[in-house]
Amino acid sequence: RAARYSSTGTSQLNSVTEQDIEYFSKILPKTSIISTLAPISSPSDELNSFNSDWMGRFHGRSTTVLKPKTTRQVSEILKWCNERRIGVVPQGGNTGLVGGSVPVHDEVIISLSNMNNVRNYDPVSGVLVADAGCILQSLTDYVAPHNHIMPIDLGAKGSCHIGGNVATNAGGLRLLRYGSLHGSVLGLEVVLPDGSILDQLTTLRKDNTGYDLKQLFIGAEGTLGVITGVSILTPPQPQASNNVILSLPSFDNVLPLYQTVKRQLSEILSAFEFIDRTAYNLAVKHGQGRALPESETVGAECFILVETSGGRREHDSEKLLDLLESLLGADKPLINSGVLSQSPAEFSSLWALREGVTEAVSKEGKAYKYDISVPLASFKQVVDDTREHLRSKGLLHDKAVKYVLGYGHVGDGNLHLNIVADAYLPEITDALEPYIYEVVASHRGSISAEHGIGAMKTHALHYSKSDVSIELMKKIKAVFDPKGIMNPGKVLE
Ligand code: FAD
Ligand code: 2HG
Ligand code: ZN
Repeated sequence: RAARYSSTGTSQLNSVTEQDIEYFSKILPKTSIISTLAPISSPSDELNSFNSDWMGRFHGRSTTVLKPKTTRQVSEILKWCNERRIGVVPQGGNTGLVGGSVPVHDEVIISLSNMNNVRNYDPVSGVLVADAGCILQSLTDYVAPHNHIMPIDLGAKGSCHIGGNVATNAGGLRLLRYGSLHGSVLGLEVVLPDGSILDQLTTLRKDNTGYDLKQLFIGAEGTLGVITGVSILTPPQPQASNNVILSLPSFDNVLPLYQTVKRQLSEILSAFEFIDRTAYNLAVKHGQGRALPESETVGAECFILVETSGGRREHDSEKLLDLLESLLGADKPLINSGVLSQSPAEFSSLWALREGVTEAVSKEGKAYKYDISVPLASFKQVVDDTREHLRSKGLLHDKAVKYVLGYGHVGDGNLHLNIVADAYLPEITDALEPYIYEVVASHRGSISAEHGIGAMKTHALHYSKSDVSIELMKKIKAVFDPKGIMNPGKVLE
């Protein structure tokens, strides 16, 4: 499948040579360079983890990883690579799910992992300015004593970097409440391919001085420059958070339930997340959170996790209990039952059943992941149709596809369709694509709601973007990166 991952740009790019390593050794200490080339010569297995993605699906052949500590070092590296036409892949926590963080060929990997300091924090405004390589969880821990939280939360929080979150415009579990990073990121520092430093690291809430350039880097997946600093608005820690998992007899109840929950919980609703029965079973099987009591799951076709975050515990609990009572007391109840967390440990355990599905799936087998925006009413149909489609191709059995499951962010209209197989096989890919992309296009949906295009979907961009849009994207790319060194083969073919 080499053609799928090749890019027009990469063919004109040069490989790293010993002369390049000599130059990098003048900028960085030797401990910040991993290379199989002289004069460094690290063992090649040190490179393996940087060359392979989280799913073990995408593999690059980079000979060299550079770990700068300062923006100035990033600038000097990029200036050199641009002059030498060497491809560059920025890498954060390497948790991306679309093959964007590993090279398609032998590009240099710039790992941001050594740029991990908080630069400034204002507990009054809640504005945090941090190096791009700070791990999301460490930032959450940093602002916690100031009674603030990060506006973003996701299952990969223990490894992903804030720079990677911005580069992918990651959505996650708090988007319903705090909106996307396009709103909460106030400023960025970015090193452009020619080495110049774009300092837009402002902390202003309001700044209407022409084009908002930083927005272009949010979701650009490292194709326009290397993000080195992020200024982000952190919201106050909610005084009270509760959650409940609701068991539904039928998927058809999800939409009316969402309407009811929104109406009754109004301002305290902070998450409304969906897992189908298969996703739930896999989460339980692989120890992600404690299984719900069996009596609560009998006859459940799917589950909804509802979270509330508000200002007063008694008020929020009362509202949540009222909701449960009215749901269960209805003539035709939309839910079979609800399991309410009673302690911080139970709160985390309920969340783990939803948040841990990705981890569970990776323990079960190899996952084909489609992260799509389609109308909420069609979530189940899309999952069921995909399963039947694979069955009709003779691929639904132990040696090929084991599970087809759906979960995701109902409030954001974002379905995670996962196909779990024994191994990545070309016949499965051929059965899934363009099938799924055509389904998405028929709904005028998006082929990537939150994970991005990476290397995986460059060939499919046209299912969600018009020719005019793609042409404009190419022109923008050419303005920032005329030599095509930045993350070649990603986003644009
Ligand atoms: P990487 O994987 O290292 O890189 C991702 C992309 O960003 C690559 O294209 C890379 O080149 C680019 N990049 C990274 N750092 C920089 C930088 N400093 N400058 C320029 N470009 C850069 N995603 C969601 O949206 N929502 C979720 O809920 C979610 N949950 C997840 C749960 C799990 C268990 C896992 C494994 C992944 C999940 N993801 C989710 C996907 C992934 O974690 C996010 O996309 C995350 O934001 C990637 O951050 P990272 O630091 O690991 O970036
Ligand atoms: C989630 O919402 C993440 O859990 C990951 O976006 C989804 O693994 C996936 O497909
Ligand atoms: Zn998600």
